[in-house]
Amino acid sequence: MKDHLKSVRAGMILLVLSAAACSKPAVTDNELLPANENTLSVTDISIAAINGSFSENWDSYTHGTAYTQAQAEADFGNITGWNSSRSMISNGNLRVTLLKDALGGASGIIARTDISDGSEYQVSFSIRFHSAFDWSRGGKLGFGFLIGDGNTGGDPGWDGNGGSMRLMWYNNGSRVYFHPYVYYRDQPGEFGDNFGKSYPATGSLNRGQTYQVQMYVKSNTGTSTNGRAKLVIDGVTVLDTAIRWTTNDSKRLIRNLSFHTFRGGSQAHWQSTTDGYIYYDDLVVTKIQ
Ligand SMILES: [Ca+2]
Ligand SMILES: [Ca+2]
Repeated sequence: MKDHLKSVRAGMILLVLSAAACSKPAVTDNELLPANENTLSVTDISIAAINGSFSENWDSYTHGTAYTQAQAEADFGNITGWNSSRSMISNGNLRVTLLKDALGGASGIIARTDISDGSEYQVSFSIRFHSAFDWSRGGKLGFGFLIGDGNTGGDPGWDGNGGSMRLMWYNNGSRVYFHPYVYYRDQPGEFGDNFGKSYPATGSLNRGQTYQVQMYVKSNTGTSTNGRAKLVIDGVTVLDTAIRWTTNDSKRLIRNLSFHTFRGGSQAHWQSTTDGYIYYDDLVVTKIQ
């Protein structure tokens, strides 16, 4: 798969090089062009593919090295927001650092990958918290999907133009668990809906344990509640519900794969006084349609 992607990428670079030889580049997507076309040279060219289905297991990278923007682009395609200083390859895993005394994007990584727009997608990956991870109150983690305008961060999907499905870990004071975190047209509150679901259903998550996460998202059509949101962790169906993501058909498709790993919440009790590490592996993204 990766070899195929790299050959596609090489092909695209050749295309752009040929286009650059002409007076006007043939590429019409402005995001693919450098700000000043006159300075176009081989080193300026950054072409990132927009993929549907792809996978990554980080096994080909050197232990202890940062995972760079260029590597992320080669593996994911058109990814923005990557932060290589908070990433490291660790024994064939992608390790993300959550900085102490920080929240949101300042504490971790908020990246998104432009994927081929589709109405039905699935993603699976594994997650492991470092053996000394401080749970604090919680945060966002893992891969997820952005539908239409991709509403997140206290921007409810009530306008009917977008939604999102992500994963959180949360410490309610007596136990720590994963829950779904979903923005959609009919969400009951300003912030993401967890549908009252948690994994594990009782007891707490364990540091050092690997969890297998699978998410499935299907767009709805028109004003119908005929979309779907499904979350499965370690083979247990945590959430499986009909859903109305949007009421605007021009915003109904799944447009981006999110990778949001950070602490918060906005209040100080979401912070930690220590750096924390979360490990990811075995990412598989599948465009179903
Ligand atoms: Ca691996
Ligand atoms: Ca897209």
